[in-house]
Amino acid sequence: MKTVFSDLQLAHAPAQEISDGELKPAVEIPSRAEFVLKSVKERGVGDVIAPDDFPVRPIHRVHAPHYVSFLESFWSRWTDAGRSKEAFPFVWPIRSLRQDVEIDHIDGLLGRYSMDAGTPLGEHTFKAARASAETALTAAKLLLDGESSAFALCRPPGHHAGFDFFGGYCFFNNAAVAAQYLRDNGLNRIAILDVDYHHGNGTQALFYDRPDVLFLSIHADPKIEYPYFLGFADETGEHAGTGFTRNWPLPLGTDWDGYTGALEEACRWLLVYKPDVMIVSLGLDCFEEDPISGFRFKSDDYFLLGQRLAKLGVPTLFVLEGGYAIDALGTNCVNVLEGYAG
Ligand code: 6XA
Ligand code: ZN
Repeated sequence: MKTVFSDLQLAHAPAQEISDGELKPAVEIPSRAEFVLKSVKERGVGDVIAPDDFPVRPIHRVHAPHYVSFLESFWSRWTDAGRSKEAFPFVWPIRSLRQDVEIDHIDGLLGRYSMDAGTPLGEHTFKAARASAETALTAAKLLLDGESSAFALCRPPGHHAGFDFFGGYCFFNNAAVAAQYLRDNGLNRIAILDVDYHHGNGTQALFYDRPDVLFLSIHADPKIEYPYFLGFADETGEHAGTGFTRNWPLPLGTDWDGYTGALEEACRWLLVYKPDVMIVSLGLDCFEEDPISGFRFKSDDYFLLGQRLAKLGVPTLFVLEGGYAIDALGTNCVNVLEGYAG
């Protein structure tokens, strides 16, 4: 299986994040990708290739052009406002505030285009996020060219990012951009299986009213875990997309045995849907040692996950999402890929 990776993704290097009422060392950091890349090479997963350059159009197929421009111009607006360190939003146009005004100040724009204060932006965030999306696009192209699987070693991750907002360390929704690209290049049915510990709210929202992209997500119960406001079992799609979203929220402490019931149900949906390509939003934060998560996967369980997905017999694009137990991240990730490859 080929891996797609770009060094440009390392340029987004946040120092700190807001969590637990403090500024703490950021967890979504470049070494995540470096550890995964190291394991991919050491364990001989396959060739590692650089992404192709793409025009902005495939990103605009998923994200509002004004949102893309906001990210692109962010750093110059931030420094024009006299700031030099990384940025965090702190005010949002929620209930009772106006959504319809055009804001001029970068502080207002940060709130307009975000869902949380936990996602630092810096000088190179746009460059890295765009490279991450192009990594997913290049891996999608490998499938169009006849490969039966590919691994997009994406960073920053993507599944929380929506049509016009960032959050949860995500800026462009890499899996969604890949799914739309596959649709725009002749494939009819795409399934996205999100196995990150957190619900992929951005991906769900992007395809919620569409039957051509099935979204299945197994994750920690949003009643007690980020992103809190989406990812419940009664969200099953709307309009033409009714029945094409499924969520399995699971309790804290879930281990592999507690997970497999939901996974089997998701696999049944996949078999019925018969996608041309399955995209796996591959978060590795269900791992027992993950510093921000509460499931109890062991490293060997990731083999089993890969094996189970291979049994579906569907061309598969793996897109890296979260996972912060840095030392084990490469092992866990490659366990999935090896389990899949057999
Ligand atoms: C709150 C937690 C963000 C979750 C990021 C993640 N700062 N999403 O791993 O999948
Ligand atoms: Zn996650």
